[in-house]
Formats: sequence, C-alpha cells, structure tokens
Amino acid sequence: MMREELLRFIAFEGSEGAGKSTQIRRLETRLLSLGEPVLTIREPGSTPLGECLRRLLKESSPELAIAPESELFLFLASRAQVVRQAVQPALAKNSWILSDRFSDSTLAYQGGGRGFSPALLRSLNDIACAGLSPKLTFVLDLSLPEALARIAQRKRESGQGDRIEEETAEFFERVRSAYGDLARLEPERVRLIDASRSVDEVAADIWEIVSCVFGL
Ligand code: Z5A
Repeated sequence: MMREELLRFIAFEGSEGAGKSTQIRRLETRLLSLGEPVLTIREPGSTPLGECLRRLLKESSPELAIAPESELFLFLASRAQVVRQAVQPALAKNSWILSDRFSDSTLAYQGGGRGFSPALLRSLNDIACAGLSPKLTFVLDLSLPEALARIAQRKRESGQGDRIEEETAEFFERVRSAYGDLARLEPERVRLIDASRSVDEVAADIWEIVSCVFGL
C-alpha cells in the first residue's frame, strides 16, 4: 500500500447540487497550471464497468426497483473497480487524484440515508478501497432548500433527473447530518465547507486548505 503522507488524493462530497463538480474543475485547472499531473474521477463511474453501474444506479424505473442492499453493493462494485483500474495506477505515478464522491458518500447515503450500520459500511469500504482513503475530503455543505433550488435550475437546463433525487426531504437531512458527524469524527481529513457562498469564495477556501495541507 502507498505511504499515507505521499497520497495526493482529494475527495469532494456533499449533497447533490452543492457544487462538487464546479469546484473540482477549479482545483484541477489550478493544479494543471502548476504543471501537476491530475486524474479526475467520479463515483460511481470513471471505468467502463463503473459507467454501466452508474447508468443503472441513476435510472428511475419501477421495473428495476433496486433494493437498498443491491444499491449498496453496486456502489461498492464501482468503487472497487475504479480503485484498482484508475486510482492505484495514478497514485503510483504520483499523480493527484480528485474524486467527485468516494467512500464517505456510502457512509452518508447508505449509512445516514438508508440506515446501514457505519461499522459494517467501513468494513465493506475497506475491501472496495483496498484500504485507501483520501488524504483530504471536502464536504460542501448546503441547506436542503438551497440544494433543491440548484438541482431544479439544472434540471430546467438539462432536462435530466435521477432515482436518488426522488428521495424524501428527511432522507437528505439524514445524509447532511451524517456528513456533519464525519467531519466531527475526523476533523483533520474531513473539512466542512460552507457551499452557500459564491463559486469564487468557495474555491478560495479550498485552495487555501489544499496549499496548506500539501505544502504548495
Ligand atoms: N451515491 C450514493 O448513494 N452512495 C455512494 O457511495 C455514491 C453515490 C458514490 C450520484 O449522483 C448519486 O449517487 C448521488 C449520491 C449517490 N445522489 N444524490 N442525491 P451524481 O454523481 O449524478 O450527482 P452528485 O454527485 O450528487 O452531484 P451533482 O448533482 O453533479 O452536483 P454537484 O457536482 O455537487 O454540483 P455542480 O454540478 O457543480 O453544481 C450544480 C449547479 O449549481 C450548477 O448549475 C452550478 O452551476 C451551480 N453552482 C455550483 N456552485 C455554485 C455556487 N457556489 N453558487 C451558485 N450556484 C452554484
């Protein structure tokens, strides 16, 4: 396994619409401008298998009727694949990894949201991740009404929605609260970022933390 202090592995977490993809693009551009090698991935996805699983997981179809247990294993399968096929090889070349969601999504959505035990999820995550954990995880924190407004706006623009988006407000409150618990449990690694501010303000916060943690 890779030595922890060499890992240039950053995950972005939070509710849908919190701005993860936007902030990853900002950070990626900044690192590339310094001549740094960067691999950006998303979960589920980023491998041929993972992208198939992503389509299944996002599809809102009564015929599929994905059970919570099946959902859990599909997310884990996508993670196991991307770790072995993309993340490990890139880290071995000392590349940065920027991940749009990673193992903490399972703790927040399948743990907080669906009620699976955190201890069980941590064991399963360990297998999927081959013991790998991001050095730094940003949780972009946004209230539910603000997140819903952003999602609605994007839906109007792209016409696309998905299965998990159809969950109840209580489900998303539990997810948000689970992210808060993670930040309290591992304050060095998991940083809660107020995502209600402008894109520039959030990006500035993230850059300050990245440059401090990685000595840039
Ligand atoms: N899931 C799970 O249950 N378990 C797991 O283990 C994993 C995932 C890995 C993946 O959905 C779903 O799978 C997700 C969790 C579950 N479901 N939910 N809910 P996804 O990958 O399709 O989507 P997402 O990860 O939830 O993110 P997203 O919808 O793509 O949103 P985002 O990346 O956080 O936000 P964005 O695309 O950067 O921005 C959204 C909009 O807001 C866009 O129009 C932006 O221009 C705008 N925006 C961004 N930042 C700002 C600021 N600061 N101000 C104003 N407007 C902004």
